[in-house]
Amino acid sequence: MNYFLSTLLSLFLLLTGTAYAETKHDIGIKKFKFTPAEITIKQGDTIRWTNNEKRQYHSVWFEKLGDPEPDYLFPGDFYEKTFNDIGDFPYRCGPHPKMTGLVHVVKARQQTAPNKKQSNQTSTKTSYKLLSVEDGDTLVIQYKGKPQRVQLIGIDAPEDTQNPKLNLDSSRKSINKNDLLEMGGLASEHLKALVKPDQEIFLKGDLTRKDKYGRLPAVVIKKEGESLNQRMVADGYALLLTRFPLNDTIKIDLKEAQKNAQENKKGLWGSHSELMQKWSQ
Ligand SMILES: [Cu+2]
Repeated sequence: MNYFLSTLLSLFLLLTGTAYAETKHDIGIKKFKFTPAEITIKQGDTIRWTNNEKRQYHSVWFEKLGDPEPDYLFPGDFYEKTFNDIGDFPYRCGPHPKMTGLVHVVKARQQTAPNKKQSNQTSTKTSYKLLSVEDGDTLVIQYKGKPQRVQLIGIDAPEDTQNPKLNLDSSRKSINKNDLLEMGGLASEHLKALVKPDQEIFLKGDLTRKDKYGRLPAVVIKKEGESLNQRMVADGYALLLTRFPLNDTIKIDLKEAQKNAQENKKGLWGSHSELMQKWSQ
């Protein structure tokens, strides 16, 4: 299947894939506890865990599902997971095995009119004007009369400026900051080549929630139907953020795109292959 068709297909699945009324539930993480520690939700519901500690990091690890240990959630970070299967799902914090929680997932009644109750997923009807490309995974758009930063959801491009995320990436992945900056610069250049200021773009995602940096996380789609999130990964300038809560279809597509980019030495996988290996681990 060509790239275009697969993008369109993903969008179609994204729009039609949810047959259940999806509800979001919040679980807080504070004082080394998940609150509530036990929760009952319906099939198809999503839970968001937010780290409300002042300085302690934690993780949300469904170890028994065979998931790999996820990245740590630093204060203000969140993790989301959608539960499509019925059952009991225990989880724990990676660094603190005594911190545990349990999710009961019960059967959802299928809706009679699936489209009546829309989730927060936006349609792609409204277009926005691109103001600038900030870096390899961040854009600034004109949104409700103001400039708004948009984060390409589910992907991560290397930083191209000195900032706390650069320091974090550098120490966690043992990659020299200058190397990361160089890769970040190339990623930004690539995104700048893909979209130009004044171009109209569309957003897909839950536009009611901004991240802790005030950015709007979304899938950004060009007029021709191409998703920039996927394109950046497919071209080898960004990685799939595995811990990020994403529609399964998009996640599978991104995973596939990344595998392809790696195998075919696209973008940074070609120019900085060893560093990309390190960074992707
Ligand atoms: Cu913990």
